[in-house]
Order: sequence, then structure tokens, then C-alpha cells
Amino acid sequence: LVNMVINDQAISVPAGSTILEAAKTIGISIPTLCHLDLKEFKMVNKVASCRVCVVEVQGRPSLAPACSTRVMEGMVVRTDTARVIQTRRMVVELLLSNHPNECFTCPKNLDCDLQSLAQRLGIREIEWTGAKMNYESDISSKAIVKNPNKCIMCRRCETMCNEVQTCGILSAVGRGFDAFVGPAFNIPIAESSCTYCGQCVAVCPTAALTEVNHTGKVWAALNDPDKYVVVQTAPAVRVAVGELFGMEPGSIATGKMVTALRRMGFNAVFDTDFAADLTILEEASELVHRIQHHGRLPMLTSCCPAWVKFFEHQFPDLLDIPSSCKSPQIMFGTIAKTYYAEKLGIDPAKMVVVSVMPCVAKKAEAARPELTKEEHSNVDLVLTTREFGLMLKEAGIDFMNLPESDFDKMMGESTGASIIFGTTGGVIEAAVRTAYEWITGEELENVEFTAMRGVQGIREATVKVGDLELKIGIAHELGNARKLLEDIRAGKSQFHAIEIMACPGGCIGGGGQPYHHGDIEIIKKRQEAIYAEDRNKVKRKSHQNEEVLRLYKEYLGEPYGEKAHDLLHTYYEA
Ligand code: HC0
Ligand code: SF4
Repeated sequence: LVNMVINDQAISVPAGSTILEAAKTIGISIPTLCHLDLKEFKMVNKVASCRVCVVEVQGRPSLAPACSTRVMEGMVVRTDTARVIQTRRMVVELLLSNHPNECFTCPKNLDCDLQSLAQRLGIREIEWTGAKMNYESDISSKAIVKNPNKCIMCRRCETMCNEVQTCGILSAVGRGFDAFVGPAFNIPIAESSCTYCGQCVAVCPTAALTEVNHTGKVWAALNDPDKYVVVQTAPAVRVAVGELFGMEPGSIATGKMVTALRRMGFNAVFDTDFAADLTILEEASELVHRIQHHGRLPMLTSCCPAWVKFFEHQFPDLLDIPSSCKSPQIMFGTIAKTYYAEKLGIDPAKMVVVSVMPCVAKKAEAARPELTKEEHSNVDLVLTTREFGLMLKEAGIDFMNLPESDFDKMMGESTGASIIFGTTGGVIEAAVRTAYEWITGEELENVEFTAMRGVQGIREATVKVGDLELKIGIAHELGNARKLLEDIRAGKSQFHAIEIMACPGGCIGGGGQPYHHGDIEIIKKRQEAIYAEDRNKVKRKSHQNEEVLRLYKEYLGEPYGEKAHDLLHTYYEA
């Protein structure tokens, strides 16, 4: 421990702490802007570029950034002198002097770190006026919009993209006053190797990086009497959407969410979880097939669209290892516009399939050419959890006081196995629950594979399946995925199957979720909620889903059979 004094209070804190962390232990919150620190996920941005967190350290002539200055024995710090306050204010005023004055119409209005900092520092006028950056927004991609004029060079997005995701898309472009963060040479995002994981969006303090907005198109579809509008909700949405309405992180809001969607006017409210169970029937079949017929191993899960883009760009020599299964989102759209449309006698051309997803990349996935080449696109519009919350507020729907209700029948049933898709490790745990019974012909009693759970970046588990020691690998965040991929490329991988999710914690930490503002406890609480939902279910294995079984019986035939291949599987391209 190190003894020091902050604002006249003597404290002892662990050696190696920063002044920022030390101050926090005695209830002093030093404002920050560029700082980002989710230690357990190794998400750390410590460039100390914004200088908002400066403090006075006795004996040092210049102010020190609290986020990157380590405590020392006997250090005496003041966080509240006139000089400190004045400097912080000046730093923020300078940022604002080159920032568009458009808070009213900004997508981050009331959710912007710069805006709240200006409020917190009591800024009432900006001394400096003059020229501002004046770039066009980059609207080239189907998922992410970049507005360089709102970039404050905090570099958080760069840390996420280059260090956590190892995608290397983002860096400083231009110099001085005109500088912003973007793809090298300022090429359009769509022409870069961006995976659309959205982790840059998730940490951007302003609206320099945001998702492509689909809310207007969804309202238009809902108001079009000629359209039949169907909605599906991803597993991770129900454990996070409540946060947008003041619920505690980790609250489960499934029933209210369903009622809210019905009140918005959707003709049918369905569950992506139904399609996740369907995915498991296909993916577990594929895994068993590959194991029993000496197919390519390990098999990699293919439901995370950012992960799919990542291996297409970065590992084009390994395109035969991922499962050929479409993601649950896309399987849902396919089945809605075929089986469901036929059953109801609806012209699929008049059907609009909307998804509510924790994910930004799902917008780009829905627009992939090979997934839309059928006569009708499978999924037409994708809302993030945040966009969904905004639409409810727009519609004046009092989420907290809504009664609960159930999903519609035919594509609304789900098992516990599909719910855990929403967190890292869940997809492969669900696949093992089914593959175990198919391979051994025995009932699996304990369905909880705890070794596959947690928030560690890379995890391993071995499951005894009859005579087979089934070896499972799990990674979340693309930097961790890269390590497992490099092992495969080098012929060193021992796994039969590997699950990969691009975002920290899996979908629960997705780029479209309510901002977690760097608080890892929020992601952990969402994860606990996912496992609680699983435990609440009587049926916890995908092959017990009656509606999925009926779909095979009435329409698809055998899992992994010809029609299933035709409708539910895809291919990858470098
Ligand atoms: Fe996910 Fe999914 S689990 S990617 O993370 O597989 O977005 O929540 O909807 O499609 O089910 C996201 C979450 C999904 C899909 C499912 C998968
Ligand atoms: Fe990088 Fe992901 Fe952002 Fe693309 S979406 S720029 S890959 S962090």
C-alpha cells in the first residue's frame, strides 16, 4: 500500500494505482473524457490525450493527468484548485470551439460525454470562435456512420479497433485543427476491412461514430396498411433494454418488451431465440457429421456477423472451417418469408421483417448480397437495442408500467439453450447440450457447463461424450479470436469446435446495446440475467423446442437435409 493525501484526506491505496483510482476510493470523481478502463476485458485507453482529468501534485510545476499518473508514497494531490478547474474548463471550451453546435438534432443528445462534461464544468459560454472542421459524413457502410466533425481525438475507438479487436482500421487522419480518427487515407469505411463490430461506436463519447439509423423506415413500414410487419428480438436485448428506462442492469424485461412491440403495431412479435434453437439443430448436426465423417475440424460458429467479416478479411485461407449455418437472425428471416408466409397465405413481398439486435453488424449482415439474393430479402430492417428504446420513447410507451405478455405462436417458442446465445460461450454450450444426446443416445442430466462460462477472453473445456473427449474453445473479442485462428493456421489447434463472438461478453456487450460507459459490472450483470433466464425454462435443450420440431416435420424435413441446406446454410467469400 502507498500512503498519500488527496484534498487533505490521508489515504492508503494499492501501489500502482493511478490518482484517478485513488481519488475514487474516497468518493472524489475526477472528470475524464478520453479515459476508458475495463480491466477484465483488457479494454484500456490510457493515451491521456484530453487533459480533462488534470490535478495538482505538490512539488510539480505542471498539472498532471490523473488517469495516467501513478500514486507515490507521500504524494500530496489537490483535485479542486482554481488552477485545476480553470484548466479543465479551458480544455473543454477549446474542444467545443471546434464542435458543431447541434445538440438538439444530434443522435447522441443527452447521451454524450462531451455534452455532460460541459454541463458538469459549468460552461456557459465559449470564448473562442472561428473556423470549424467541415467534413462530409461517411455514409458508405450499411452499419456505421462516421461524422469527423464530431471527433474529439480521444482515441477510444482506436484502442478498441486496433488493440482489442486487432482490426487496425482506425488511426489519426490529418493534422492539428483538422485532425480526426478514421480509416487510413480517409477511404470510405465500406472499402476498409471494417468488421462492423461496432465497438468503436460503443465507446465513442460523442456522435463521431454512430449506427445507421433504421427507425424512420420501421415507422414507415408500421404505418403502411399494405405491409405485414413481423419483428424478432435477439437474446441479449431482453436483459439490457430495461436499462434505457431506469431498470437496474441485469433486469429481465422479456414480457414488457413483447408488449411494447405489440403496442408499436407489429403484426407478429417473434423471438430470434426460436431461430437460435433452429440454428443449433443445424449446427449440432454439422458438428456431429464432421466428427463422424472425418470432416474439417475444428468447426467454428458462424452466427456473429462481425466475426464472419473478420475471418473473411483476415483468414481467407480458412474459409472452410466455419460452420455453414446462417445466423439465427437470417434463419428467422428466411423461415418467416417462406414457411410462415405460406402458412398464413401472405405474399412475402408484402412482409417486412424487422430485427431488434444488440448489434451494429447485424445491419450489414442483413444486407449481404448472398443472403438477399433470393427474391425477397430475408431481413429488411435492423434496429439496435438503443434505437428500439428511442422509438418507444417517441411513441410515448411507458415501458416500466407495461404488463407482460408472451411471444406469438409458430416462431415464438424458445428453450434455455437459445437464450444463452446472448453471452460468450452460450452458443457452443447450447450445441453441446444437443450434440451430447445425439452422439450418446443418452439423456444429458446436468446441462450447465460451467467451464464454458465467465468473461475470460479465451476459455477451454473438455466434455466427455461417450468415448469422445470433446474439446471446446471459446473466445470473445476479435483479438482473442485471432490467437485461436493463428493456432489453427499453424496446425496446432486441438479443438473440435470453437465459439467466437466479436464483442466483450458476447452479444450482451454488443455495439448496439445501452452504453455501458466502461463499467464491467454492467456486462457481468447482463450475463447473470441470461443464465437466470435459462434456469427459468423447463426446456433447456434446443431439440426440445416443439415449434422447431413442427417446422421440420411440416416443411424442412430432416435437420441438415436437402431443404434445410437450401434455406438455412450459406457460404463465405474472401
Ligand atoms: Fe446475438 Fe445471435 S446471439 S449473434 O450474439 O447466434 O446480435 O443477442 O441475435 O443471429 O440468436 C446478436 C444476440 C443474436 C444471431 C442469436 C446468434
Ligand atoms: Fe474497427 Fe469494429 Fe469500429 Fe470497424 S466497427 S472500425 S472493426 S472497431
